[in-house]
Amino acid sequence: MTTNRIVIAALSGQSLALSPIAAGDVVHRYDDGISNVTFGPPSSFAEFGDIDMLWGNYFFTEGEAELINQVTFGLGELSADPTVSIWIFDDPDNDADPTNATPVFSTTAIGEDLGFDFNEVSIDPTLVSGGFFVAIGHLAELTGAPDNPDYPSPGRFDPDGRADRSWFFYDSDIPEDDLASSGFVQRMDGPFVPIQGAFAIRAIGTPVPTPATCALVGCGAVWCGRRRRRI
Ligand SMILES: [Ca+2]
Ligand SMILES: [Ca+2]
Repeated sequence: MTTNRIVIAALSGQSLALSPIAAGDVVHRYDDGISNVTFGPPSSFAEFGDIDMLWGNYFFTEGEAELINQVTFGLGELSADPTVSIWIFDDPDNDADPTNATPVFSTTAIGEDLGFDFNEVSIDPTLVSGGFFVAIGHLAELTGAPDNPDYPSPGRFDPDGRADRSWFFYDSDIPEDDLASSGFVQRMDGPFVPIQGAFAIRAIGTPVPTPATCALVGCGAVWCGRRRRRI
């Protein structure tokens, strides 16, 4: 599914002009376009104050590697500051568990709850291989009176999507360099998840050879040129 709405104003030099999906590009997704459930931290977390959230989907590249060039995502209710962060992690052991994955790209943008429509961000082509994790971060600011604490529910997901590829994290400050050390980590089919599902987060990538393949077939210059753009 595509949308012609451009609703993200990126804050760090990312292009507002979205490229159409090119022939051969891969659209990674688990949602079916109807992501009608949102969630945020439980009010029982109020004693910790504002809570950083990070939620995302774990995908596998088609072939050895891909250059990810666009991320799209649905959102629910946001905090007074609607800034979201967009993260791509590459997982070194490709085991469908992102807690040891390495951040390889991040940027920030202004997010919006568009219902079933998607916020869209074009990014610098970012190389990933095998398993990778695409995540959205947001500060859930505590609202409501002290005796009636509440948080916004920025995470949007599809209860019909597979739940074993979606993960979320809570902490006072998400440790992106070491997700395993987050204060709270759950897969969306975990015991603390009342409604399972798949996050409305998609990634679009272009399959490319890996450096190992390039060493054999002589495309290393192409790969190295692309790689430099993500650093
Ligand atoms: Ca990987
Ligand atoms: Ca892993």
